[in-house]
Amino acid sequence: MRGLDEARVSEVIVRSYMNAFLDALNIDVAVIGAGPSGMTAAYYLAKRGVKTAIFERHIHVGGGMPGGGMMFPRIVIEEEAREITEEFEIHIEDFGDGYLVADAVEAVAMLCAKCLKSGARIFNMISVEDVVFRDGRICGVVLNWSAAERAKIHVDPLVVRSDVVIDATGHDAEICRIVERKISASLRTDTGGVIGERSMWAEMGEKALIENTREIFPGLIVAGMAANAVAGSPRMGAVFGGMFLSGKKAAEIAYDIVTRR
Ligand code: 48F
Repeated sequence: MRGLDEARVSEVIVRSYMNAFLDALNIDVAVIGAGPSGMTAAYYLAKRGVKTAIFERHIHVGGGMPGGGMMFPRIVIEEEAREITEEFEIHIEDFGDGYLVADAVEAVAMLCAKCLKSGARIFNMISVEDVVFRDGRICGVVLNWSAAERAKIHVDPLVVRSDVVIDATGHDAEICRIVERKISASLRTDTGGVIGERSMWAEMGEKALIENTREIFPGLIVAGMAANAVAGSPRMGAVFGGMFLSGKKAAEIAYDIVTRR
């Protein structure tokens, strides 16, 4: 390199990003939210050759995971999800009686690294503010810079087309709420609407989560805490096995839809 030219630095950054963004305008699966369920889903999809991108509002990835339990950056994972932690090479400390503990920061790092290495792209600082609805199904997402959203300035959005959308937005189930608000009759017929999560009951919440992970509306799969919020099931605190299992199940459902189409 013949010295650093600042304009060239700008050029390669913009070119690299735009190439990736252009490539993501038509994808198989759009995952909304780079929390544990979203990154797990994206990993398993990309690993099977499905063109997958995650759109994440925040500058950082991991959603609620790096905070652990009340800012003790540790998470509890149940035996059922051990296999997934092995797949992600997350180190586990076994406290017996089925209580497995992982470092929350390591878990985020490993999920993110494996997700990217599998071929899924992660676009941070982008919010999904709407969906594309055509022929009775969800077939894309409407994006805007999170900074514009935060500043509340009127900037018209751009669109990414995808065969399937996975709502992995966590406790607020944002994409399902958008669908309920704008295409309400159909979502209500199927699910009774977005009920909202119930108070803490870790065991019940974890059990319900896997069943609640499903295609909630044609083209829209709900995963992670959003799935429990939709179904009115309990929250579960810093217990994360269900998030991994839910992400994996969402990937399997999405894979079936994508390969059927
Ligand atoms: O909240 P989050 O971590 O969801 P999750 O995968 O995991 C839940 C656990 O963290 C925890 C728990 C454990 O038992 O209950 O809470 O279900 O990650 C959701 C991500 O989605 C992003 C948000 O910034 C977060 O990183 N997000 C939410 N809404 C949007 C969004 C949106 N409209 N557009 C883009 N990203």
